[in-house]
Amino acid sequence: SFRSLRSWLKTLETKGYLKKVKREVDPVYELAAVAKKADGQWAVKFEKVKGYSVPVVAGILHNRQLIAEAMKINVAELVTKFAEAQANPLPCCLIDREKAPVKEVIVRDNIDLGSMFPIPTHHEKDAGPYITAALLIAKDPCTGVRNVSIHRLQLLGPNRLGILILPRHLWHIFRQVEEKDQPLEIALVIGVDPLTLLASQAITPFGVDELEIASALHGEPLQLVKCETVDIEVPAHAEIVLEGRLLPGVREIEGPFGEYPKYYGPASKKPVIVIDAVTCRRRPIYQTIVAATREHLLLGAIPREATLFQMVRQAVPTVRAVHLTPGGTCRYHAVIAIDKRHEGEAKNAIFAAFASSAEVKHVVVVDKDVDIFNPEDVEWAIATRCQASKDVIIISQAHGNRLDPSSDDGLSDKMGIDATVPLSAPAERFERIRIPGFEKIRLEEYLG
Ligand code: FMN
Repeated sequence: SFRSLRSWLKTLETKGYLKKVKREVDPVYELAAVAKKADGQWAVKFEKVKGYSVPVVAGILHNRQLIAEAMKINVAELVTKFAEAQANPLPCCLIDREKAPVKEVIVRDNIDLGSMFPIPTHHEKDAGPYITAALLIAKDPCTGVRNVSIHRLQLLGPNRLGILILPRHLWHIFRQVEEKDQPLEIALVIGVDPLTLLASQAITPFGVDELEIASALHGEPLQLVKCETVDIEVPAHAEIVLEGRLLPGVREIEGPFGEYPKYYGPASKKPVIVIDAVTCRRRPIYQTIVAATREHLLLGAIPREATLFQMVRQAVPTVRAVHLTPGGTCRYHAVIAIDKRHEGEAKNAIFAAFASSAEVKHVVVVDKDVDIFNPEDVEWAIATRCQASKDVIIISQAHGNRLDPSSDDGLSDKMGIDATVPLSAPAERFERIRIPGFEKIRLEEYLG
């Protein structure tokens, strides 16, 4: 299995999914521009970043096929396999410091992140360089259970980072120690294997360690190693680890930052991290995730689809598949295919989808013959199987997502569209036209 970012990069290279950029690139805009152009097609390794000797990779999980290959399954199984791993976490194991590649270099003094690592600036109005692909590991102070999440981190000073923490698990953990006026020990892990990266995005009940989900995805215990200055364990085969503290009672201006819905998240006062130690490989590879690329969207989509699928299945047992579409930023638009057995089930699927996540805003339910990964097929179902006065439901002013600029600071309308064929309709009225033998035709045998 792919234990490290490096072994995954080798696999990508062998399969022709990795392009190497030998030409010098500027970490300000140029690197992100190239990565964005390659998005969805290739992972890119920038070997020469202006002013640095450390290379940068971007786009290591840029499509569903790649994610499925990392999990060694076929693409149709992605969502159920992820849900299975999430439901059956596997403990990690601890290895000695001497055996951990991420301990090859240890720096404890004069830490200057901006000169050590080529931290890029992505979008035009970003407040500066941002670390975007670091797994933040912290422990619940009551139970000692680890929590893992990714956060945008603005470089505010040589060893100082501003962080956006939305009100989820990390926020809860931080507030518990901040109320006692204590710092929260954290580790930021950059450059892990693709399955650990994906596991960091699992939507779990509070108290589940995402690294154990990573172990479950790997089918074997993930190897961890103890940090130097904080009581936290980190993936031993990572490229870079930054050890530090989230400071209590400190807020500094962070932002703006170009975000996944393709708008800027505004500047405001945010918590601050101070870094006390850096450990890394001798020749580390730095990883960046450019906001709103397929990679960014899919990392969020797969775990959300797993939760969505489970919720819908409770309401409609014959659900076939779910999709959070890229046009809907892989968060706001859900398309659900069901094998409808009872009239009205499409609406129950819509309720379940809204309940699965506050981010879900528009839901389309289609029959099992519609390819939910093909936007044209979904639109065709809406065009020909939906009558708005009875098939559309609108709920006003529910909890939505703050990063959706059309919401009223997170207060958002929801819409569900039932684009399924009525069970009572005569079958021939909705029979798709088809040409016998079409599937078997190989055009090259007919066209010279
Ligand atoms: N969540 C945040 O709260 N703030 C962020 O700045 C942030 N940036 C992200 C950047 C990337 C590239 C990705 C993939 C996700 C980001 N997320 C961010 C989402 C969280 O990492 C994710 O929701 C995670 O599951 C939250 O975990 P938790 O509930 O255990 O805290």
